[in-house]
Formats: sequence, C-alpha cells, structure tokens
Amino acid sequence: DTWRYAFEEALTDVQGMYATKFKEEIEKNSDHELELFPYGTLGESADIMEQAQAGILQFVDQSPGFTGALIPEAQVFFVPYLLPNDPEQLNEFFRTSKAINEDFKELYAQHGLELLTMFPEGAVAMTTQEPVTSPADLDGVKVRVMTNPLLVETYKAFGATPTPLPWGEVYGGLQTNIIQGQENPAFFIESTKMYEVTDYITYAGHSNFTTAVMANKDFYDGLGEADQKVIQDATDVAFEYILDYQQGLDEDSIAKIKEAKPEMNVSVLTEEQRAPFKAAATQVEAKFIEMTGDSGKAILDQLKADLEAVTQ
Ligand code: 6CS
Repeated sequence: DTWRYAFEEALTDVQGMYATKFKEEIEKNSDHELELFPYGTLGESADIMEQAQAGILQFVDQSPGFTGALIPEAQVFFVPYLLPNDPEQLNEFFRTSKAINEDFKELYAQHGLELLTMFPEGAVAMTTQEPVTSPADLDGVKVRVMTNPLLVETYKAFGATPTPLPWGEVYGGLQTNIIQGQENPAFFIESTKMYEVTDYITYAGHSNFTTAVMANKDFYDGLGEADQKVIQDATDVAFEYILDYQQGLDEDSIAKIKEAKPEMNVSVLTEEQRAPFKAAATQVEAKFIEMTGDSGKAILDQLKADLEAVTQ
C-alpha cells in the first residue's frame, strides 16, 4: 500500500530532504510506499494538517508556527532567546528533551496526532526593506509572522506591527508593500527568493525555526508492531541525517543570496544591539503563560530544565 506524507516546503528544502530520507528508509525496510506532497500540492500548512487529522494523509510536517492555533503550548518555541544559538547544544536539546519527546507527544496525541519528531531548521533572520539595529527601527513596520498568537506578541514586543499570514501570501505581500518584513531561516529566504523583495537580512539571534513531523494517530495505532518500528527507525535515521545535512547550510545559503544579489545587506546584531530585543522576552514569556495556563507553564519549565542539561 501507499502512505501519504505532506510538508510545508519544496522537495529540496529542509523539510523535503527530511521527508525524502524518511521515504527511503520506509521503502528500504518494508513493503510500504511513501508518496510525498511538497508545499502547494495539497494547499497551505493549515490544509495539510486538516487532511492529516482526517486520515486522508498518514504523515504531515507542520511547524509549531502554525500548530500553535491547534495546540497553544506549541507556541513555546516563539518565546524569544529560549533556544541556544550553538548548533551542537541545539541538536542535543532536540535529541534529549523530555518536553519534546514525552510531554509534547501527549499533547499532540490529544489532537489525534502521533508526534514522531521535532527538529531545528536554522537560525531565524528578519528580512526587511530598511536596516534594523534596534526595536525603534521596526516602528510602523508590518512584519509578516506565521499564524500564531505568540509570534504576534513577540513582534509587538520587538516594536513592529505583526501581520499573521499563511506562507503563500508573503512574497506578493512584500512586493506590493502590504508587509515590509518577514522572518525565516536563510535556506528558505534563498530558495523562495525572498531576497528579491527585501534588502536587509538581520540576525537578532532570537530563535531557531522548529518543525514537527507527525502521523495520524488512528493510522499509527492501527499498525502492527513491526510497522511501527519501521516508522520509528526511519524517524531516527532521518533526524540525524537532517541535522548533519544542515551543517554549514546557513552560511552556504547566505553566500548564494549574495551571489544572486550582491547589494543585499546581511548583518548580525551585536550583544549590545540585542539587549533591547532580549529584554522583550520577559513580556512574551508572561503572555505565553497567560495564554496556556498551568499546562504551558509546565512545558516551559520542563523545556528550560532540558536546555540547562545541554548548555551546562
Ligand atoms: O514562514 C513560513 O511560513 C514557512 N517557513 C519555513 C522555513 N517552512 C515552512 C513555513 O511554511
């Protein structure tokens, strides 16, 4: 039989590379086939999630940036400056985190989803029309964010005017000046040619793009042990593969952008410049707890404990 797996990016983007490796492993170790559906073939992120919940898709990759609407606790990844910038620490966190591998698994299960893995996709950069060195530079700037209430709070706290939009409206929105900025990892800014419609790339170090892969839970629970093991093993192999694949990807992507558009400005904010953005984190964290209550607080505390274990 054929299983169906949809994701939010192109086949050659990070989610597509993960899915391709996952497919390879499944097909090598079982009689099942996997059909991949890249971004655009079945709709937006919200559409593929609906299809996965309905069992039309067996697998889906949807980022917490969109899942926050369904599982409010998943917004925790948008508390700024929570995740470490160091790739080794970050990878180890995703590998070992109890919050991710146990607590979130339970929360996703409540929505009919078997959470298979979460992994990072790269340091998030803002792309804008004008330079950004402080929150004052974001005053009056409409910055597109994924459709997630906490990310709206983050950009409010950063001094901008946040505008939640599905991915499909971002390029056109920048072109027509409905929005003047957005945030994403470098590989995505490059592959989707967003550098064509913005002139400044700014790293404030505030987050790393996190994504999640899950299966329809009824489908998963209905499988035999052998098939479940094939899926778990494929998940683990693809996880290590995608971390490895991303070594140097940020730098390579920035180099490609510079080659395509030499006048593109790329800057990494200094510690001093980051300070006011970092100060905003406290207020965003408070909002997160206000939105999610005890359950959100518990996951945030667990996540912090998991982070401490890898950053010590
Ligand atoms: O900004 C977005 O909406 C998209 N960004 C990435 C890196 N992946 C998928 C998502 O839809």
